[in-house]
Amino acid sequence: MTEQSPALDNLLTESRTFPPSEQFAGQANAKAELYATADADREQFWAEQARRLTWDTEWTQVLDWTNAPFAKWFVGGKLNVAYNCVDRHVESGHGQQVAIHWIGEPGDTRDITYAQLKDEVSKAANALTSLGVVAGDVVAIQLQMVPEAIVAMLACARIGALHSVVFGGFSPTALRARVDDAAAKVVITSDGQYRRGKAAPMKANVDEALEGAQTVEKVIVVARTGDDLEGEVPWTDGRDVWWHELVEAQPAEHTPEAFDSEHPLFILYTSGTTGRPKGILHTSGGYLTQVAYTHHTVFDHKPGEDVYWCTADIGWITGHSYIVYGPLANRVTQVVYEGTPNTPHEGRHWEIIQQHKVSIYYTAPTLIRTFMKWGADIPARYDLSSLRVLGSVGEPINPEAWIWYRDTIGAGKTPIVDTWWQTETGAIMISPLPGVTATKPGSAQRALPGISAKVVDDQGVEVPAGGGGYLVLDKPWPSMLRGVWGDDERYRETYWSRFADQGFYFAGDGAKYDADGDVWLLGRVDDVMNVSGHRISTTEVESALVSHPTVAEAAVVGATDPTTGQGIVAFVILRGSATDQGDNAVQELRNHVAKEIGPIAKPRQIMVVPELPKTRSGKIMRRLLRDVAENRAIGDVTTLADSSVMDLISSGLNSGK
Ligand code: 6R9
Repeated sequence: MTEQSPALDNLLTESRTFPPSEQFAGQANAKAELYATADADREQFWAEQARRLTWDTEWTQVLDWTNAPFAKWFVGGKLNVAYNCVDRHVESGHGQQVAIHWIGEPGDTRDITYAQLKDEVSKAANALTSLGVVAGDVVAIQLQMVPEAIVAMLACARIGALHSVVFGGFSPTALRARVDDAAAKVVITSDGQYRRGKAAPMKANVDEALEGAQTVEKVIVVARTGDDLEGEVPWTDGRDVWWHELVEAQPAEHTPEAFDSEHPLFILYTSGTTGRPKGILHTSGGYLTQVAYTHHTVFDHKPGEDVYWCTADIGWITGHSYIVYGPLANRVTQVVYEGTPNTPHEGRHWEIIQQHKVSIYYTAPTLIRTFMKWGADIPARYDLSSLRVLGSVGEPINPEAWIWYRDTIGAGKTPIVDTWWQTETGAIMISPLPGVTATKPGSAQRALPGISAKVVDDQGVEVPAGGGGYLVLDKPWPSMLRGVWGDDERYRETYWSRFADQGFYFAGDGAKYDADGDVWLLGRVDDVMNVSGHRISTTEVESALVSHPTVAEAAVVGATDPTTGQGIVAFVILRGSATDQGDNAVQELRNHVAKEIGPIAKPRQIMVVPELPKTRSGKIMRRLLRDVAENRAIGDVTTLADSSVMDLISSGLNSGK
């Protein structure tokens, strides 16, 4: 690897390890022997994990990898995913257990028991059926963190329809691209959403997205903001229907049908190296097996005792796997919070933890760094003694944030699980096991029992201890993606061509082994940025920029950012005819990107430059632009077609032009 992530310097400064306490180890779900058991017979190990679930028909074969890279897990098995997440807990006598402590941003709350969840999901399943949705159809969901989002996902699963959840912050253009790509038949959304104390329209954006859309027959609208929203909710008669009118009228009885283990469960779009997002496809039996297993083992979850809170949004894979499927399959009691962490005050998360006695808390490094910025005195005002496991996901966690998390939030004693995984892997792949692993700040450490990961060089040869290279997964796993929606070639090309000879899955992340052979993740090695744990491709933002009439050319890089991990920095060449080259032009471009993709893709900084640094073959040298963006001395320019370009760029910027 020539370009090392800037995180590396930071990673090397903290060398303490934190072994589990005897008390924790004694009660832990995870046992050290699991690694050896799984290694001895992987398929047998996964078959045992699959028995966490309730199957209508048992599988006849654990893994069929004959058509690699297209896997089949638990071949011949049949199950209903929603039954596993809801009904079976009611049948086993836990109908009165709270599944979801829901907290709205304005302070309204709803506690939903498993018995109530079963009724809600059944009614929603009947509702979708009444609209003509059948197994195999796609339902797009753009909803904020309201209970209906979870109910809608489970209702789809219950009838074998695929959901495609689109993050609430995505623009109409982004929603439309996803609706079209998957040929969604129904869209579920809300009238509006609360954001920092204000009601913002949601349905109006969906309407804009769906203008002229060919496949969408019905739009179901959850009433959330009601009268708080200014103006009328735009309505198309015959197409639009209120959730409460449609769903409440349905019977609460619904018989779940058993689907094949490989029946598609959902599509979730994620950024790749090109501008077009990929629809990552996940299926039923293997996915549910691995999310349930990892939720149990990595978070040490004890049903009926723990109160769990994953702060992700259901628009991301973490929300799918660790709010909806894994936790509910394991009969969790969990907090779901609608709002932002500083509404109405910066102690909101700690207040919620204190009130609900949250014992397992799973969040992202970007938020931890934000909490650090707000100050340790804020969490200090709350009783956080219920916490016993803390988790991190989304990007490498710098040791400083790790230590702060453990000391300030975890009273210096909770195990921290730094979990590495991806939309594509479906579930956690690399993580310490609480009660087993002596943790190291900044390292995700070791592939879970049953999972195999390696760090390899350019040739695909495993690097020795101390060496760095690319992270690969060298053996199939149950929750692996089954493809890219509608594009088998892109699936092979993106993930399986880089190390085709070895048959490795290429994750797109750089990594290194330390002297003990533990894995440290070093950030993406491709053109994917990681902003607050959200994947955004440089190409996607570049395309948005050049779609603006004033922009001739654009290059985008992810620059290290103390809070968000990376920040988006764009370099643009404006067209000769663009009269305004100043602040207004830049502001307009930032807003344009927000409109094209969504506010999360808004560049932190846009620099107007006269030229872009290119190689002789015309490739933009982002490495040099990153040097500029991070205020570093500019690196080697010898491969530039015109080596004076960097001087031109720097002098232009220094003179404030
Ligand atoms: C779950 C999720 C995946 C990318 C992944 C990597 C980064 C996630 C990480 C991590 C270091 C961790 N990533 N967890 N890097 N340490 N614990 O985030 O999925 O949105 O698809 O992003 O995020 O770069 O390749 P997704």
